[in-house]
Amino acid sequence: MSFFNGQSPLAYDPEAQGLAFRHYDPEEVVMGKRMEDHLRFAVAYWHSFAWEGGDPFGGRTFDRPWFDGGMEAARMKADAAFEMFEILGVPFFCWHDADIRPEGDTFAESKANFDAIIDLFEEKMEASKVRLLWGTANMFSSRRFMSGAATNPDPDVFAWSAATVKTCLDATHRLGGQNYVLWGGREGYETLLNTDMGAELEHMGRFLSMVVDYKHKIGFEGTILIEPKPQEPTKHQYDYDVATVYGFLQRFGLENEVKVNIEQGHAILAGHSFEHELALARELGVLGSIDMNRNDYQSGWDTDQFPNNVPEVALAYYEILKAGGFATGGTNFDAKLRRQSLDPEDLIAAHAGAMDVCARGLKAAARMIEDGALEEARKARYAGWETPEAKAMLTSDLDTIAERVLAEGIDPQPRSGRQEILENIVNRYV
Ligand code: XUL
Ligand code: CO
Repeated sequence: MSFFNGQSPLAYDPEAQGLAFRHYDPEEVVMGKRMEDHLRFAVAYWHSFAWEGGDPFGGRTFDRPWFDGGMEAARMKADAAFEMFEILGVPFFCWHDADIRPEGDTFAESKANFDAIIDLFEEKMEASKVRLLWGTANMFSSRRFMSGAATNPDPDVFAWSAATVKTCLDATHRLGGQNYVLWGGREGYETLLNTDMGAELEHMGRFLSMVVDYKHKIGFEGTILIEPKPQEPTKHQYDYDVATVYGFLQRFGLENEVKVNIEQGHAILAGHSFEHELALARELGVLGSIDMNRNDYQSGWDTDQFPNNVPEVALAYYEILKAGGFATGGTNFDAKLRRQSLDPEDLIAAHAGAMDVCARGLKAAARMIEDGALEEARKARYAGWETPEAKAMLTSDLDTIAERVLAEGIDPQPRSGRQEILENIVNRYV
């Protein structure tokens, strides 16, 4: 049975009228690398196959044959997912445990369901070229996690969470996953009135240290990633943004072990641009992977929409290319359809369009890097730091510098930041 009505794999055809890629040609070489290897696209299992189309005012709008079922339905869902991976030709996918298996009555039952689906994935992955970008545990939907997972005041929830991450990390390892993600949607608080912040941060640090230890114990060679987000669902989340996560990693001595998975919409919620978060992560050496999904700028809510703004996407890939591109990371579409987009075809079109937008962004970013106009201008702005006097200041002290200011009569002359000129340069490429 075909959920996608026998749709054949999409071709790269710039002139096509129907479903096709007009800009994404996986084989096209950009800056010495195939586009597929640059972008490393991944489909998110949860939004595409588990999400039901609800919003705060109404429930399910989608009608998928696998909703409401047990293991048989989970297998049908997997068939549809792998069918879509083939149609799109995506190299990767991502899952949470809760997306792929029905929940059982006990931990053991849920684990048995999960392991059976992982067996099925293993078979399906052998027969297809799709690989696992990352696995993760959903430790935020069940009411069990309403007060957090690793930061829950109840130690039994900490234990349950540790067992859950162990199970998911084992499965990610088994499937050859490139990364393992931790997004702490409920690692934070609603009110300080009932929260021991010191204890919660300590528990979260110990938890993450145990995850890293376990990764080494089983020989998992992928990257452990934290996904920052400032709030939603929790009022205040501890993994607020890249800077906050870095401080946390340093505190627990994990800054060389863990990197970040940066989501565009989360960056915006934190009051940053996507490129700010990417550039900061690059400078700190923790840029891991991205979730390429935007928010609605008017609603102020994490709407998880597919990307459709080429200039924004171009600036993001610019920062990624400057970092030397992805290592184990990739471009995950943590994006869902709008709830009126009911048809299987909508799901294909959403991904194909997003892949085209990313391809255009990547190509624009590569041209900006290759032409070097932006980097030349940036370099020129800091050229003063190339002089021996300027360099010497960085290993000097305040009184020596003060003496030099007086002796040489230093008198700084303001220079234009040339922002509009630089924006005009970007506009030539996007
Ligand atoms: C939630 C979010 C998650 C993570 C994985 O905002 O982004 O889907 O990407 O748990
Ligand atoms: Co995400």
